[in-house]
Amino acid sequence: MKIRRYIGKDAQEAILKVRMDLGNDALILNTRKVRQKGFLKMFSKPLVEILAAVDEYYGPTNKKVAAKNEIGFEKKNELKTINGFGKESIYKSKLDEKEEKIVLLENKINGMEAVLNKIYNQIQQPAEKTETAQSKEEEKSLSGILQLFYNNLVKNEVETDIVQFLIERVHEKKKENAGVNDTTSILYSLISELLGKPSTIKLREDGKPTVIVLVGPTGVGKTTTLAKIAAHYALDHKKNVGLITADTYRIAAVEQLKTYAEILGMPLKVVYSADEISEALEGYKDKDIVFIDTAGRSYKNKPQFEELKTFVEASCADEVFLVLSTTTGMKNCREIIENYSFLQDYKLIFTKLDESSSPGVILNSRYRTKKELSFVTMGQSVPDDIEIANVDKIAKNLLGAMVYDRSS
Ligand SMILES: Nc1nc2c(ncn2[C@@H]2O[C@H](COP(=O)(O)OP(=O)(O)OP(=O)(O)O)[C@@H](O)[C@H]2O)c(=O)[nH]1
Ligand SMILES: [Mg+2]
Repeated sequence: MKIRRYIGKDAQEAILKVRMDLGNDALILNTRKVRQKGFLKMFSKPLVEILAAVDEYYGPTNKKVAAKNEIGFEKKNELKTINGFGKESIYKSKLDEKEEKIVLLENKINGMEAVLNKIYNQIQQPAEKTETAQSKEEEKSLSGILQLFYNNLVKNEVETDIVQFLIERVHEKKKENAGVNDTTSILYSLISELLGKPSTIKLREDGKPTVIVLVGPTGVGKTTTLAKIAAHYALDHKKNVGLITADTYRIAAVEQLKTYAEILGMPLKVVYSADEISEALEGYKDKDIVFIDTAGRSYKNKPQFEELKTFVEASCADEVFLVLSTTTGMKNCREIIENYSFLQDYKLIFTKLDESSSPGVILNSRYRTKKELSFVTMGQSVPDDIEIANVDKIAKNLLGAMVYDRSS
């Protein structure tokens, strides 16, 4: 990863500069207001400075080269000359060195500012002083760019023990005098590794229908997501799809799936108890895939989980998907995961990325459960607002300071 600084008269101008230079994939690491130098300028409006990173071989100026490389026409070690970097490599590395030093100095200043703020807060609230003592100690031992990433990960709701785990691994992996770019690359790779390779639906090959069950807390988007996936398999893969709903708790729930079933031209069966599932499945013997929707379970209502467990067992599902919303807070999400630990094996679906500003819940859940990521959804539109989890995008969002609307 390459890290660069951009200055604009406001955030919009600075972001525009980042995008023009590094492209839309640029990762915003930090933004801050900076005073202009010089006596008279001290009184003028502060400028906005953005620290941004991008993968070494990407950006608008070298997109063509990257594309060629993907289909194997160019070798990676030829890239620098093609981009014109080769000619200026000596000046560039000196510039990079200077930039790294500036970044380190700035982060030291930021670190000092944070320590001063903490001292100030301690004076203000003496009673709260012991609770976060350990994490303060941990933070103090961090420096430069790692401090910045620590802050960004915590801001993005990654749980502190996971952040700590990542930072320790970076310390183990990085060489003693590793620069900012190396450190960023190591952390980025570690997060990508933790997120793992997503896996979707493995279709049966014995001619029997593949049975899929979606479970999860109330209102996270199970039914909508089920409709999106079912539509995808029916329309794009020409699969013969059948739907079952076991959600008979809400009158509107059956109607909701019925509407989707009618639009998509798929049959829907309603089951009222676990005993009825095998009969419903028997009627779908000719299908390639059967999707089963379940009622949302409040993670606080433990007795309901027994019933859900019986349903899942009776379905003999080939794949179970636990649907979680990225708008769920860190603590609630941990409780939800604990409550669903009765499931032997499952994959994770994350919804409502469009509404969330803290994607940490994805990393937390993946880290705690060790279950594979599958789909993510980012809107209410059926069937469009769904994709296979893009680990690269998630890792960048986790490391970045979420300072602008990603959809802009
Ligand atoms: N913004 C946004 N809204 C979504 C997304 N997915 C689903 N929704 C909305 O979330 C609300 C609940 O969706 P449902 O699919 O009914 O959720 P559910 O988990 O089936 O709910 P219950 O069956 O009541 O537990 C609806 O208004 C959906 O349109 C998403 O990715 N982004
Ligand atoms: Mg539902």
